[in-house]
Amino acid sequence: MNPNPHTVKDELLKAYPKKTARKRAEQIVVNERREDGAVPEIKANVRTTPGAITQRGCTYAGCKGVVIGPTRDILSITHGPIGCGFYSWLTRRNQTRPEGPEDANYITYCLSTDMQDEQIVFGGEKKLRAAIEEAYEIFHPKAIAIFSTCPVGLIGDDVHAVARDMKEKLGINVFGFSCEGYKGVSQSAGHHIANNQLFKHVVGTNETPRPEKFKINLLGEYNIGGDAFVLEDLLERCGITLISTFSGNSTYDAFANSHMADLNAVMCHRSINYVAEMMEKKFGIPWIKVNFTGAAGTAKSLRHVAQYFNDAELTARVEEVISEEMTAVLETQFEVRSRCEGKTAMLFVGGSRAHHYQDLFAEMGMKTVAAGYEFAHRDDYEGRRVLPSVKVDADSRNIEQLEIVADETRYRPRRGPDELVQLETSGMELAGYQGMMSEMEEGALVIDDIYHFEMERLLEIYKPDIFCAGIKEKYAVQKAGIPCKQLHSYDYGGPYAGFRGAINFYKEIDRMVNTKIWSYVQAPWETESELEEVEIAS
Ligand code: CFM
Repeated sequence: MNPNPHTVKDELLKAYPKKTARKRAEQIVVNERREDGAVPEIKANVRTTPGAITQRGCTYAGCKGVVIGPTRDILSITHGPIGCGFYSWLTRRNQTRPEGPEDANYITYCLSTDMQDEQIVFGGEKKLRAAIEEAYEIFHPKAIAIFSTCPVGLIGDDVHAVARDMKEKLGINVFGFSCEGYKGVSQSAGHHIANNQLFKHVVGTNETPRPEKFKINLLGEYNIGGDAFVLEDLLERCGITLISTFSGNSTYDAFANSHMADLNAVMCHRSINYVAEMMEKKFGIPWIKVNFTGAAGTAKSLRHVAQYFNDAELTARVEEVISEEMTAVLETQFEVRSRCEGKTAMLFVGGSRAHHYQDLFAEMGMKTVAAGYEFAHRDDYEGRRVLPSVKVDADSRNIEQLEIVADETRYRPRRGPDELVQLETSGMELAGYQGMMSEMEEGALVIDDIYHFEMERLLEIYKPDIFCAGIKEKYAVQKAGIPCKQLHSYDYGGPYAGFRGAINFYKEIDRMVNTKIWSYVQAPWETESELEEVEIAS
């Protein structure tokens, strides 16, 4: 089915009161690609209309759950009533692999101060101190992180003062996050807060020199379903040293030592671009946007890393690895295309996967008819070129913007100005991201922070062959007779990163869109012929 996207947009808007419709009109955009590469403006990173069912999470979720949570040897304590501390649990499928039996791994533990009425009335700092001491006695971790839930900010507990005291007392690194759930319009604020504190308290605190030749950090890769394991293996085979990943399969020491890298490769721009920028300013490490989702993107990203290091041996090794991997990739692509070509997909998740996963669908011959992010910003849609024109509203101003200057002794430009120009003229964009819309088809619908009602209407109107979202949407979508692939958790599947991951994804989607089960969604007694039969029989 090929509906007119402008009519669909009107259809969605007409259900809303005037004021809401006006606001949503700016967040629901029909994609166009103009000659100069510009795309239409979209409103993003603004508050959800009260009463609407959003996909979004809170600031605490973005800070504890997303950015810091995957690090196995930072002991995380949630400060707050237990009911607010859902993300104290390992709720995300971020995996980790300790190197030996002695290596610490706390990510399966769930630590909270369990605030009671007494602390809400008289303050919770005392209980927080006691919790930190107790946790220290049990685990003796290298570092402890404290995460604030909403009530902490409301009653005014100073988690940073407690962290400072405890750092001194225990002699380990202790740092706090003012990531109260209400701090921003979504989990995106939590990413920023996590980036800031990691940068202030951890990055650059371990000066162990690294002798390797090609050293990078991978930023914005969270090892969902084992993605990071695939990428670690791939980089190693290419001869590229991965100092640190922010934060899939990560450790405290690797973060502390990450300023020894010569390049930051950014996967998820939304959640971690702040660290990339701050590391460039303070230490002189350039960053590039990479995408290890999809075989073509993976090959391109590896080539860019090789190009950056400009070494014939590395380039040859990268090419060798790519050709080794591509044989199996192309075989599977060819096979699934015969069954998937022309089918349609919709992707509504987070802040980067709704973009990245379009590449995998395209490699299968499938078309993305609508997509959007839960909480990304305009630059993730329209590209970083719009950054100077992004309005800073009161909600964004609420989040600390660190002023970073070059480190007096440790700033070291990794490439000279001429080399940088040369890299850019040879087609490599430094510190750039083109966003989702420039890669989407003309006429595709782009919807920011999709509301549940809109999702249901899209399913009815387009009847896509697959809808990608999360657990909150999954069963509503499937009750509409359309398979839903969870792109947050991968359901129980994965890894989907790199070449091996691409093959897994092709097979999984092929299975999901071609299974006959969806033709049985309508109960037999609901069809007319069945009704007739029943009537005759009675
Ligand atoms: Fe980045 Fe992520 Fe995502 Fe994200 Fe997330 Fe996630 Fe996501 Mo769920 S960091 S923005 S806050 S790629 S948890 S691993 S899947 S919403 S698209």
